[in-house]
Amino acid sequence: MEKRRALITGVTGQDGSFLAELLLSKGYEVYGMVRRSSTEKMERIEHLRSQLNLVQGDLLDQSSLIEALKASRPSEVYNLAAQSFVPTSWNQPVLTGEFTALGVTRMLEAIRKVDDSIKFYQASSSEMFGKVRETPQSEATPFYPRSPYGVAKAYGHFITVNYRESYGLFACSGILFNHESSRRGLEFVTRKISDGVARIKLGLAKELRLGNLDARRDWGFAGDYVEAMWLMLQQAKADDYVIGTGESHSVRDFCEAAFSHVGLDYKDYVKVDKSFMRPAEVDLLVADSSKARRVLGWSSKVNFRELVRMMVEHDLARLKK
Ligand code: NAP
Ligand code: F7E
Repeated sequence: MEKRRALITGVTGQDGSFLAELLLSKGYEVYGMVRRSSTEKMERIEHLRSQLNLVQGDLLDQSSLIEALKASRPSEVYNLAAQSFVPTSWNQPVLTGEFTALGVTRMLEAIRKVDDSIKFYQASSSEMFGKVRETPQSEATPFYPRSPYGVAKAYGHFITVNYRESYGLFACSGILFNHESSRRGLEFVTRKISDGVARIKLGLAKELRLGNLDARRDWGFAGDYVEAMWLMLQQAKADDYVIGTGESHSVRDFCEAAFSHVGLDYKDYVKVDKSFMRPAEVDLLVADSSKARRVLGWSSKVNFRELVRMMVEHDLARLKK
């Protein structure tokens, strides 16, 4: 039997690397789309390099997406590429819209032209709920995005739904709440904290400067979440799903857990720095993933304490080297 083929955009990112591992373990032939850069950013997929097929392409360039599809001939496309850092979206709102919003339409159009039987996964985000209209947030909760990133993701979500309804594409939107790992970028708050704790513990830093400690997020483990992406594309019918743990914790809770894991008190080291505050904040996110549990049989496996422990241990080991 011919191997199933998948194309992942954003394969060099946190989720791309976990998804590539998952699909390889399921016997897929995996293609990863990478954009040209003067320095390589392959750290997260270095261990998979010999098993992956890399194709060049950029969400800003329509013809490169068509060529990437022609070269990989996938049955499934996972669109994970985006400008994904919320603060940058205020500095680069137009570019964020180009990648994170219009990039989705470009890929959907490419699929329509090359092979409309390709199943499509769009990486949507809990940031679309923003100033939340209800708690917990489900597929039925209205969106109220609070950043140019959230606005762009709302566009990406609706264009995915629209192409499903207009052209009958098998297109799914996964509304994923925050998910983390030791592969998370160092600028995101969880990794900034685990890295900061490890530096302080090892005597490499004296303090950790953060913004809003009261923001609450529903944090899960990225390795669990890529399984949900795959499951969505294995269903008989394309649909949208909220994916999260159902638990929310504050940034302060994360600090408390991470510092206490190495026997320190966060209050002695964390300094609030206004420069990390956002022009508009998302105060509280917590997922209602009952549809995913019911239809996909998905649930998150790594709990909050375990996630914090994994991340801190990883950064301690990395920095000790
Ligand atoms: P990430 O680590 O920031 O990775 C983003 C990826 O997108 C990188 O591979 C990056 O490539 C690529 N990319 C950016 N602009 C591109 C362009 N113009 N053309 C092609 N590739 C481009 O993000 P992540 O945490 O893995 O998240 C994956 C996706 O899920 C993103 O769409 C994100 O917005 C969304 N999401 C994430 C979360 C979360 O908590 N992690 C939650 C909900 C939704 P380079 O290596 O070249 O920069
Ligand atoms: O911030 C607060 C900050 O940058 C979380 C992306 O993957 O998840 C991510 O977006 C919270 C915010 O993630 C600092 O104000 C305090 O309330 O880790 P973050 P995010 O903005 O929630 C969603 C679901 C995505 O889709 C995005 O792509 O932490 N916070 N102090 C801080 N945040 C940062 N980054 N740095 C601080 O010093």
